[in-house]
Amino acid sequence: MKNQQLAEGSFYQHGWQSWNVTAWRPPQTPLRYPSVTAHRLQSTDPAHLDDKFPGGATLGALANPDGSIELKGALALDAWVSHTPNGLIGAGNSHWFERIGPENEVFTAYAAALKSTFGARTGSPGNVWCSWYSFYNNVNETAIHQVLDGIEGLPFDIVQLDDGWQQRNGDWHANKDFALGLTDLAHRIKATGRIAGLWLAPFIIDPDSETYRKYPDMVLRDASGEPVIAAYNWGPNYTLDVTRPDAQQWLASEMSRITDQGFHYLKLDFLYSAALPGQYHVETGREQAYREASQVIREAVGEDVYLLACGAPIVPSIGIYDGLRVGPDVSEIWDNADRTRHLADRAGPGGADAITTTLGRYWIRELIDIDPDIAFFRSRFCMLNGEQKQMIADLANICGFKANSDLPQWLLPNERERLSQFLAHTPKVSQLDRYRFSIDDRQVDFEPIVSSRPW
Ligand code: 9PG
Repeated sequence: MKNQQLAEGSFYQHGWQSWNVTAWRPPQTPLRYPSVTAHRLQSTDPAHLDDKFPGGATLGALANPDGSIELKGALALDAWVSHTPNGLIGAGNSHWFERIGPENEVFTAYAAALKSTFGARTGSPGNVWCSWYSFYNNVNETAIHQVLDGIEGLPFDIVQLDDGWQQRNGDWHANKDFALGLTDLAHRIKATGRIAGLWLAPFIIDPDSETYRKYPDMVLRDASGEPVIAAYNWGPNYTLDVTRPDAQQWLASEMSRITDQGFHYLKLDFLYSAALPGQYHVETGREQAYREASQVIREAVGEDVYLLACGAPIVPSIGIYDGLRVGPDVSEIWDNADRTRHLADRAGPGGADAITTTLGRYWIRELIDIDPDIAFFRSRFCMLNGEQKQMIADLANICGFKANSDLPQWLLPNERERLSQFLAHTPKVSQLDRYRFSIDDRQVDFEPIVSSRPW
């Protein structure tokens, strides 16, 4: 790979969890995190929000003036690499991998070293239909029945129900909009020859949940004994202290209950919450706690269930999960400028940042399936133009992970035809450069998108 477009001294900033910016930071760009609490929480590892220098989780790299890349990466958890005036500085009790050379070579060698340390699980889950971008939280069972009718004849392997089915976070039972229940829904999906998929945020606990009322001691607390706020999307929500034996037991029994209902593809979301700063029952290291909790989940569901990690710390997920969301949500907009530029929050939904961060993590694809989120084919309720939709579909092909969320009844005949082609055909992909790929007989260059993003 050539690096001639590199500015001197740029820093490869590796975001902590799925949604956090991962890209080459141009030299001299000031460090900027959101000032609004709810936006701060999801923009990086909260323990590093007040760092003086740019930094990233587990690894970092520098582009040298001669075009070579210097990579410093941990072969352990709970490590951080900062870009300081004295070069790359690692923090954490770590075993470090250090290498200087061509970009492709150093990242490939580091990936191989990570594989020896953490293992790997890869293999495509198949084509996914996901309910999020058609229904958001307003999903119900009639809507899913309608989807099952509408996708007849389209090669989807998995139908995955997203957020909106649960009573409350922590009370992982079907709400009133799913009167026939989850087992019935899984059964109907399976009757079409597809795998039933379900979203849940297994560590998140709503303060108004029955689970919190019954087991208030299971949640992570701060030094003053107050529950740690782990997400604001549903109002302030808490998280499990996953180092507690009772929390682990509860988690294992919830996970096996879900798979027993017939769901064999699970999108597990907001996973960073198991590694937030707090007073843990056992002080093992936050990422170590997350990894052990992930092992509890894997053991509870068995080896054959496909586990997709989302909002998840990256390296700590390797070897346990099958797939990993490697960028923020794409959504039906290209750039939410209010949020990305004015609030300095690039963890929010938008196609341009999803492309940028996903490509920033392309090097881990031999260790875990990389999920770039959804490709859009509809024009209804979608603000992406044709070129933008094409770029996102190209990204899905490059990643080898194809998912769609369009209500099939919204698609015009030519849109349905394009979706069908996308699902049926696996193009020949090769990487030509950091941001340039050949896809069958076309060349696609993402560089203008990546370099247009704000820092
Ligand atoms: C369900 C969604 C979808 C989606 C996930 C995750 O920062 N934020 O405001 C923010 C909002 C939603 C979000 C991520 C971040 O989406 O990535 O695919 O499952 O949860 O609630």
